[in-house]
Amino acid sequence: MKTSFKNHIPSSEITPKNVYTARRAFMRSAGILAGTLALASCGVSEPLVTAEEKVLGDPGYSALTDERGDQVNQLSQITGYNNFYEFSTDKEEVANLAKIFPTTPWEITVNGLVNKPIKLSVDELIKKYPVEDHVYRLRCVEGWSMVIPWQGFSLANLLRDVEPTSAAKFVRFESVMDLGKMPGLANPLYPWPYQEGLRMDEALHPLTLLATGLYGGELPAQNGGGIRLVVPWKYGFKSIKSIVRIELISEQPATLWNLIAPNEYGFYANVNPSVDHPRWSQSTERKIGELSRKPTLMFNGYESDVASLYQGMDLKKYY
Ligand SMILES: Nc1nc2c(c(=O)[nH]1)N[C@H]1C(S)=C(S)[C@@H](COP(=O)(O)O)O[C@H]1N2
Ligand SMILES: [Mo]
Repeated sequence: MKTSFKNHIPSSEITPKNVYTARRAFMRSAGILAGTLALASCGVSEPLVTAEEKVLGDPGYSALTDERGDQVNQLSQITGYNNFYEFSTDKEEVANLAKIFPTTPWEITVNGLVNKPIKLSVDELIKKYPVEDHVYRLRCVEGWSMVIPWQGFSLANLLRDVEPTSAAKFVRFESVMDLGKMPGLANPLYPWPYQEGLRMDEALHPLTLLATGLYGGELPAQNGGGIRLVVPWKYGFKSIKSIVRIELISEQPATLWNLIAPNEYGFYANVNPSVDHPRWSQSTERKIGELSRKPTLMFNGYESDVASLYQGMDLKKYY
């Protein structure tokens, strides 16, 4: 199997995933401060802990780079500049509003055209599917990007276990609607819930991740905790946050952004520098933290991994 997408993370620089998984489980059961002390004694870099004693991340991750050589963004950038309209349309306000949003325990239902529908907690998922590190570039359709070190597992693992029937052609994802804790849901301009979709082969691609953490810590609410999708070759809006339901279906599903503006946000939403947004160019992007813009790459730099999925398709028509 191809492993280039794992981004050559030097294992000396970060917490090995088995230690990470053990740490997470241990912190859940024994309390985070005790976990921190125990880990300090076995040589793992000490996690950053907030006032609420949530594990924010492992500073060792900040040295990582993506395949393009871009260093991962700072944790404060990744957790402080967010699109999450259920909270707010103001990217710098989301983190603050999300502080009271509970991400644990978190349950997810997988059903529809499958032989074995399931309902599982994120803790159960992490035990079932070993968590891996993936450094991915995230390219927002608005023209900015970040490089983010995720922890998660390939969605394909979960999909295979529910045994999709031969009628299943698409996967539909739905975000949580917590009216009491997500003030943005009161905004009537958006057809809630946030929903997204992938074609089956896209969903089964090994690059397609269900993320359960970032920077070696828990997945913050503002980044889509308890669990979110990450599809690195597509514009960021496909990477739906705080998922409560995954449904296998036969027809291409509606998506929130496509319902709002079908001419601006297509179902495929593959990053493509030669297909402009109707209101702006997509040929360049600004990495958060940098001043100058750089070229946007076809399929966000993952062309060799995913171009074959779209062979023979007119990417200007299926944008
Ligand atoms: N449920 C939900 N998921 C969402 C969004 C949202 O508003 N609601 N915004 C999307 C957009 S436009 C982007 S760019 C990414 C941002 O992810 P990040 O905040 O973790 O960088 O989340 C995507 N997933
Ligand atoms: Mo976005």
